[in-house]
Amino acid sequence: ENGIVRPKGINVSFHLNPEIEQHHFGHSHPMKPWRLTLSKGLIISYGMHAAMDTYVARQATEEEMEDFHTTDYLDYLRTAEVAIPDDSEEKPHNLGGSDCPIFEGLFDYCALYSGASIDAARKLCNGQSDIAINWSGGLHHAKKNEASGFCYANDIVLAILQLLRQHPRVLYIDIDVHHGDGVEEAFWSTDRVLTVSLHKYDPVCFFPGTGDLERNGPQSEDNPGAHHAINVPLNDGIDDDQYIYLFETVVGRCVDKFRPTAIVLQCGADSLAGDRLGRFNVQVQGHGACVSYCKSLNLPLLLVGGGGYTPRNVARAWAHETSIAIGCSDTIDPEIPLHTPYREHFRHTTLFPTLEQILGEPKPNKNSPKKIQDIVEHITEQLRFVNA
Ligand code: TV1
Ligand code: CA
Ligand code: ZN
Repeated sequence: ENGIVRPKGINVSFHLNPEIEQHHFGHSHPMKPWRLTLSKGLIISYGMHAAMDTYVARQATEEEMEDFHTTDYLDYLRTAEVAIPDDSEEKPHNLGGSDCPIFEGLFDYCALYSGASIDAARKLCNGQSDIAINWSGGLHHAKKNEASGFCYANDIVLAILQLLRQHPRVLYIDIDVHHGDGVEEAFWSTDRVLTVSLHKYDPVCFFPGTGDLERNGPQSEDNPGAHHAINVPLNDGIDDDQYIYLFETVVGRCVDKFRPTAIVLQCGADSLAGDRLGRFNVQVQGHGACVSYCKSLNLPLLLVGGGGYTPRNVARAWAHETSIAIGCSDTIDPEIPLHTPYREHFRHTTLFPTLEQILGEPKPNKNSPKKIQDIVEHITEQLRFVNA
């Protein structure tokens, strides 16, 4: 009736919890859990929920979170009092500054989005799902003992640790505009996880400042993780053509050499044009092409969210990517349904606004063809050291 058919053969599970959306980082903070409400509203108005198994996430237990995080940090996270952000003094575990404020229900928020990613990973392990989705996860900066860049618990690391119980090799790919430093660091010393991040790179003025092309894991004789970190540092204004070419070329070569048995794709939507914190000219189509490519590899696939600071575009991207997962992206109407909740927030009523509609005037593209070729060459060279 609306183009949604439940596909035979491929199972998609959708992990969410409306409680997550009730948390607030503070009035002017760019991270708005409300973007999840907008995304889910759009996904449901298309009827896509009918083609997935939906699970309301439970809280991860402290024991599960201790798979990665220290007890000391988790205790502090649980008991930290709500405070007015103040960047001037030393903060235990980097909590309570402006990036990572302490807010009402902080621990529950962390345990819920972590629980959703852990459960999603378990669905892939036991074969109940082929693709599992948690748009509230993807919080890639969190470290084992501290918060960083709007991220408190690293649900991606927790999910990959679940996958590693069954899977010999996991490929992690990160298309958030920021470097996936927390995940990279967590698996720095193992050859069972290959991490790939595409990001805006500027060590001086773009967070977190790491992720240069040469950063490929500690290169010592006795470290199996050497060469198992791949970084794709980019400049402002990259467009769909360049981004898709890089993604498919780099990820294709990683898959050929590393032969992953499962894939985790962090779909941070701040790499989209017009993002409040981002710098790229990637469109909903280009962002979605990364999901299509991963799906085409026919491996268990975990899709998580991440950044995304212009909520209407986050919702467009994650709804489109949900449709790719379930296989109805070619049949749904690109015109946003009339009954979509908060439809007035979309301004343009298409899933695929043009760059001109998003930005007025596109950002100049600072990525030369030579830069793109140099990246591909360096990474191809790095991958000579990676074997399944
Ligand atoms: C409160 C109110 C906090 C307004 C933070 C942008 C704000 C930012 C705010 C902001 C902001 C950052 C830094 C500087 C490190 C700091 C979810 C020395 C208008 C995955 C995290 C970016 C991205 C952190 C997270 C960054 C993710 N940028 N307004 N803060 N200090 N922090 O630069 O990868 O998307 O910007
Ligand atoms: Ca990234
Ligand atoms: Zn980001």
